[in-house]
Amino acid sequence: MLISFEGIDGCGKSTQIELLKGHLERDLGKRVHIYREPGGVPLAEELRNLLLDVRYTVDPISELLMFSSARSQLVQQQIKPDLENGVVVILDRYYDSTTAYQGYGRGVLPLEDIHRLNSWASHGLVPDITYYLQLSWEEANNRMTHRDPDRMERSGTDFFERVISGYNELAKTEGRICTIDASKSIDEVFAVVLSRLEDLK
Ligand code: Z5A
Repeated sequence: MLISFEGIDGCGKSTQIELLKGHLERDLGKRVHIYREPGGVPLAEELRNLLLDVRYTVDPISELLMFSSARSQLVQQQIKPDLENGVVVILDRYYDSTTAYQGYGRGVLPLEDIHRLNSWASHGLVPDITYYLQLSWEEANNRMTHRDPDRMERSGTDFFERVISGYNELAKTEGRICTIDASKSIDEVFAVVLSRLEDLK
């Protein structure tokens, strides 16, 4: 099973992913691997460092291709073999991030082109379920005050508002996306995550 989590920075993805991993391992006896995007394998982690480094000005098409390259490597090197071995894979971001950030946020290419590239870079691997943790930019920002913003996080309020609209549009059209109000407490959000997982069985 392939599960992805999406939403803007600080929406609570990592928190929910850890809770879900614990539940799947402890209560259901599953083997679970978590990967973050971009990242998860050495080549993709190198690309992540470059992508988030504030010293670089990255051309939007270069940015799109670097996120996609990182994904392709992760899918081929880890995700496909894991799934073949019966491991549950949980992704902290997947290609919906590219649609939201590079497609809607940067407006770098027409959406049909972004979707085509996403399909190549993911080698056609579609999540069984995607949890979209929906949160306003203001609330997310309040949760993230403790750290220095990376290159992507310095993209400005208008950019993040476009990213949020992008996620909202995607959630309307993609049946696999489960939207959750991420302003609720950690426990309330997790209860919805679990109930939607039950529906999948
Ligand atoms: N990016 C892209 O542009 N294109 C792509 O294709 C891909 C990515 C794949 C990677 O970010 C950046 O790359 C990201 C998108 C872009 N950039 N931006 N901007 P990252 O991996 O470094 O980080 P992130 O995924 O954006 O966010 P994060 O920092 O990992 O946050 P999170 O996992 O969503 O949240 P969290 O760590 O679970 O929670 C944040 C805080 O809130 C923490 O203190 C929690 O205790 C607290 N929290 C969590 N849940 C709650 C609730 N329910 N209530 C109150 N407080 C909570």
